[in-house]
Amino acid sequence: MATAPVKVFGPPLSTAVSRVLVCLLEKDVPFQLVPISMAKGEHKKPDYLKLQPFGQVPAFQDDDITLFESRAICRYIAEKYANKGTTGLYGTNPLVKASIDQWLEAESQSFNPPSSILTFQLVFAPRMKLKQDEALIKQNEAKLVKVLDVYENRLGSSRYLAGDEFTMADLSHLPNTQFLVEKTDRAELFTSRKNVGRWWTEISTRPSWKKVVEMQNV
Ligand SMILES: N[C@@H](CCC(=O)N[C@@H](CS)C(=O)NCC(=O)O)C(=O)O
Repeated sequence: MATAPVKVFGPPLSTAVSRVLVCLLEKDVPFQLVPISMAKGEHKKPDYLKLQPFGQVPAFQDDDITLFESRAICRYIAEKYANKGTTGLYGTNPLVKASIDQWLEAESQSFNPPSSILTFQLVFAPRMKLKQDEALIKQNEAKLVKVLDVYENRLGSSRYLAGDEFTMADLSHLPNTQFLVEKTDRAELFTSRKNVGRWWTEISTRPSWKKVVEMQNV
């Protein structure tokens, strides 16, 4: 009997949703996207809160398992479908896994805070007709510069963040970087750095990510 595809709840334009979508595409796992209108506040409705108690997107369902937190969902997908699609996405031995986890943590703890604030301030605030906070932008741009200096150094001696292969650590950087490079005037933060620029070109031109960007643009 054919199994039902996994379900992802939320719009592809959300950075956290797009992280899960690119992971599913890398792993060649069929999925159903369930639209949740954030404009209509559907992510705060009681039925949705049963799936995601913090009222955020994405939520994820595989059979009777429901998950939230995009990076945890990605880890689950990579482990459950270890032999499908890009098999090295979450490593095949403990040492490689630890290196991937290390850079995934760097993404969530060091890269994401300033880059998600910049994405919101520079991309979404103008679309939502909200006033931009110049001091916050300046402060977070300075934080991001420091993080990218570390990345520049790392990517000078390693093709990808966790080693020679594209992994979840690289994948997790796609959503915010896409907005900053393509939708703001801050692309040079990435492209002017030789190694970060080379890395960004490599990871952002993968078919999986190009497909997610297509889904964001419909
Ligand atoms: N750490 C969460 C973050 C989820 C998140 O912040 N989602 C945003 C959209 S990208 C959201 O739902 N915002 C609406 C809200 O917080 O009310 C994850 O990675 O899943």
